[in-house]
Amino acid sequence: MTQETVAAATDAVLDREETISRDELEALQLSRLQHTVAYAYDRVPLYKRKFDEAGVHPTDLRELSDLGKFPFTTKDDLRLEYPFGMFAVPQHEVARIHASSGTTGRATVVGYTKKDLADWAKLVARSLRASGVRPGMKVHNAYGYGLFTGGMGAHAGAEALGCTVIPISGGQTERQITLIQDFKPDAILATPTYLLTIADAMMKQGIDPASTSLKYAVLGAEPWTEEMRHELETTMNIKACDIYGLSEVMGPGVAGEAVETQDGSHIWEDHFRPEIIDAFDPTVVLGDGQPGELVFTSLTKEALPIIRYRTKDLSRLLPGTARPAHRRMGRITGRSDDMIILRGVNLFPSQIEEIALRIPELSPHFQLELTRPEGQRMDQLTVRIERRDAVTTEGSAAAAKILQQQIKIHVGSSCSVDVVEPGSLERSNGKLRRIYDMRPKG
Ligand code: DLL
Repeated sequence: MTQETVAAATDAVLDREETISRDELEALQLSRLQHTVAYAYDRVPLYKRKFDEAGVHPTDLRELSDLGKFPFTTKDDLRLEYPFGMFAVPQHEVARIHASSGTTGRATVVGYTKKDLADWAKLVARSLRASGVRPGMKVHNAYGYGLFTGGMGAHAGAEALGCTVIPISGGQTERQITLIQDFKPDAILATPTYLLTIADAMMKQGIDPASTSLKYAVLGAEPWTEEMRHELETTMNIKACDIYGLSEVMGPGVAGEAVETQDGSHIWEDHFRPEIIDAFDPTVVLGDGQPGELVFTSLTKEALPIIRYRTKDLSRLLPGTARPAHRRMGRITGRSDDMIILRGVNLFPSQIEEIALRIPELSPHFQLELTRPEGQRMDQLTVRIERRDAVTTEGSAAAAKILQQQIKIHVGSSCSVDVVEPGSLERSNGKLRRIYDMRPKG
């Protein structure tokens, strides 16, 4: 897309950085990157130690490709430096703290200066605007508020854009439905599976989810597929776009999708430099288009500069379209630590979502259970999935067989499929847990 068609495709006034040329953007990235590595080295002992051990110095960063010489940062580094060891500013300059839930180990703690909060709000506003949200619209924010970055991050962004924010947070689904009907919001911000929960609960109450005032949904915080987009768009009569981010790098708004193209989120490269590496051999930096693990370096952050953070998210970098200078990320197929290895075959929950949603008898509500039956060395995968409402017992049995065959063909794994009653599986309140690993530990 040329800059003229960008302007024609959107009635919004864009940030200057959204419309600059790739050359101009890369020049900006280089100067910001040089500043960031020097700033991190001078202010955060962990970075000084790691750079010294790797034999690199901030002055070695002369061009963008030199970034590959610098060491990675991982979640373990943040855990080791718990709680504030990675902060680059004195505590009184930290305006806000967020943290991960810590369900899989020590929580990771992140901090923001006033300027970081302003930049974050600006990038969330930019992402929401790209996804169709406009100043003056009413925005129902169903991301969880609290230490999770979703609620407050989305809130500040919607406010910065000039919207009227309804800070409902996640959960209390009945109340969400009442407020959607009474306040008549234009847009909803939620995880895709929580929006599904809301739509499902509306249908149970006899409300047609397509009849609400909602026109836009900006969905993220967990992997979702094109099939799920289709499901949500058709049942709710909305345009659904992706928003991506992670707390260690900022929170929501690291990347956002344009409603006019709906072809993956544009990474806001004036604030983050992305790379793709081979998840199994991180010394290999891959070229654009190649699938691998996303790595981010912050370019403007003050409280928590982050150098080459390994996200574990599997994706690829694609050329910019609606925002030509900013590369897009392909849909996240999964996280490397969410990958199920079943008898040598790699499998992600999103692959099951993709296949199941193409079978009309099956709903998007499913769980994956991994077991190792006693005395056996082989793992067993059971896909437990709800049938759609009007489907008969025979219809369910036939659909189970098709799903099993399709998984075998497209993924290469044998599994059993259990089609269950509508409403019998746990519903999402935010990030949905898909995998239930019941295998003996150790
Ligand atoms: O989930 C930030 C966020 C909030 C993003 C609201 C979008 C909307 P964390 O809790 O740190 O932060 O989890 C980050 O969630 O590494 C991905 O694995 C996953 N994730 C986030 N957005 C997407 C997305 C927030 N659009 C982790 N598609 C990331 C797929 C996503 N996965």
